[in-house]
Amino acid sequence: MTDARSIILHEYPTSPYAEKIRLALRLKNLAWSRVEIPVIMPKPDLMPLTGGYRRTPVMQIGADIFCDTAIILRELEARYPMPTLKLPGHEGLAQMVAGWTDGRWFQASVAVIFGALADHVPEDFRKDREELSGGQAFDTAAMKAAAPMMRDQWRARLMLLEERLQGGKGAGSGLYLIGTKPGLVDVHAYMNVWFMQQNVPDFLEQCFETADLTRAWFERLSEFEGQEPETISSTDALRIAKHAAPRLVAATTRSESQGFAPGEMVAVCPDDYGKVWVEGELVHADSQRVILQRITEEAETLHVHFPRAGYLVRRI
Ligand SMILES: N[C@@H](CCC(=O)N[C@@H](CS)C(=O)NCC(=O)O)C(=O)O
Repeated sequence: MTDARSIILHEYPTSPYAEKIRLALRLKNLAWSRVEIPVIMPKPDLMPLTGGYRRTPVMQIGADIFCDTAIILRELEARYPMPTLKLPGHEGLAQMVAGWTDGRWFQASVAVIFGALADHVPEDFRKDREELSGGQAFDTAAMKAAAPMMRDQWRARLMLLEERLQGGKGAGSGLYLIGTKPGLVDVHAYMNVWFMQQNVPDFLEQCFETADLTRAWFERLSEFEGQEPETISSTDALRIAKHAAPRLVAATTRSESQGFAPGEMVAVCPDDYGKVWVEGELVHADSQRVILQRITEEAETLHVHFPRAGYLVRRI
């Protein structure tokens, strides 16, 4: 039964970022519930929880809301350390790798995939993604034209995984990107490969022809079954948040270069796309996390957590 202690993932099946978290949950064999959220705006039952943050996925545990996969993974590791994905060698490096998988490599995935699907992309999806990117054209015709070059880009990045696995094999492993167990670096690297497999599998197959170790790595990761999630409604999720209290956290800000103090009103916004400022009372800030307290009609008191890297914070 889903309750205040349960992990609730607000997601949709085709989201590659959600797949990162689903993979982490499978690797850690955690029980979880899911709310299926719309692929495009509006997301009326998600907004009261996040305060306006619109991207996918969002994790909820009771009245704590986690926006962005970086903070979701950090929280999962903190609350459920066994089995750990933060294996020796993965610390810090994992988020550096995420900068690459979520940045240039993801852009290449979008270009290849939407170039291939160009003629079938619904108009409302195109408009939504233009709004998400701050008005930049979601030009599938241009993506289609650039697809051959972008496929080269995509494969060049995949082959870096092959190089890493070859290096590991030379050192006696080569099963995962670092060592013999799957960890956070693998979780980040898996995302674009999964996204391609779901959408342009022929191209992935072609890439795999010269990437045996990467193919085996991907299959190995895909074999983890984990637990089947329970699907709950968005209104149930709101009710769970309303009847829970945020986890107690010391109100602290230390060595903040902007001099923030707990209790101040601040706003937080992604620095890349989906730029919506979420406002709230600052509860906690450190180099990797910022927590805002928000009081809403629908869910009462919430703590909304964001990563620090990639999220701007300002006083209001
Ligand atoms: N940095 C974010 C990026 C998340 C992201 O861009 N997700 C895509 C879906 S895979 C998205 O939000 N698309 C728009 C939407 O779902 O409304 C994270 O790591 O969670």
